[in-house]
Amino acid sequence: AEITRDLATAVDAGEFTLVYQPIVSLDDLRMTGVEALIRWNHPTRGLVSPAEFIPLAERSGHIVAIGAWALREACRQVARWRADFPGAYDLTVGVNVAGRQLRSPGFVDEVAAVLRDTGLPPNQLSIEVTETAVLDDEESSAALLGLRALGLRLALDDFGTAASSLGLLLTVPVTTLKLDRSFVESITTVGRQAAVANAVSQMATALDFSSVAEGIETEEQRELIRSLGYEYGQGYLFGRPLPPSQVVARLEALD
Ligand code: G
Ligand code: G
Ligand code: MN
Ligand code: NA
Repeated sequence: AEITRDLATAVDAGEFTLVYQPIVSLDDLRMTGVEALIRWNHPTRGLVSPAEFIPLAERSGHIVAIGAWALREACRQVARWRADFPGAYDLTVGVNVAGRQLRSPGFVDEVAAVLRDTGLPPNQLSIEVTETAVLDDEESSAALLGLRALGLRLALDDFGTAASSLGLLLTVPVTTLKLDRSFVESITTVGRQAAVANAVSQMATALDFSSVAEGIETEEQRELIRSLGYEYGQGYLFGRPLPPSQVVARLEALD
């Protein structure tokens, strides 16, 4: 439709921006990373949510160019923050990558070029893929292995929601599990959410993966999630997705 057509020119027209949501260590609440999230300022529709346009971009193939822009911009920004703020020396940045983008020819080379051009150390970039984006095909496997060979982190996003099998954890070279926020939303000590969150955390520990819990909004959720062994947290309690100017205030407070 019309909106899909508009995606074709949006990168060059400068209509996309990135916001950054803090990721904190649950031990000391220090901000150790950010997740880059794209926003589209459409010339007539105004702000269009990624939940709306990312699926269209995937279907039409525009995601390859849009995702390449987001990756480069996020790495450029975090490399800059790293240079400008002593406390941001080891800040990591999570960048969401769609399945179609992951499988597109030259993706790993593009990531390598971005790291080279921006000077961001590879272990400070975390590529976030969902379970459904990682198909059991040669293109996906080759790309994921290529990314890990570059020294990046690889996070399974929205973990626990897709109809995928745990076998993925044996075949995909993951470094990080991001527990989907649906498990955190209504978590109580006695509920099923806590049981699943606990099992995921145990699995992450046993497999030597980092663990991040998403969607933490209250102190109670933070306490409970921390008691289950999660290392990192993300959610409105620690910060909303913020424009760069507001991230700077947080970076200044780091030491
Ligand atoms: O920021 P928000 O909660 O509105 O994001 C909605 C969805 O869009 C999330 O699932 C998020 O992962 C996805 N998303 C945000 N930015 C990007 C991006 O740069 N690339 C891809 N592929 N997905 C993104
Ligand atoms: O799918 P992904 O994990 O990339 O999506 C991140 C999305 O989750 C962003 O759109 C962000 O706005 C949203 N989000 C982040 N923290 C919270 C939270 O604490 N509560 C809710 N409801 N949404 C959140
Ligand atoms: Mn994500
Ligand atoms: Na998620």
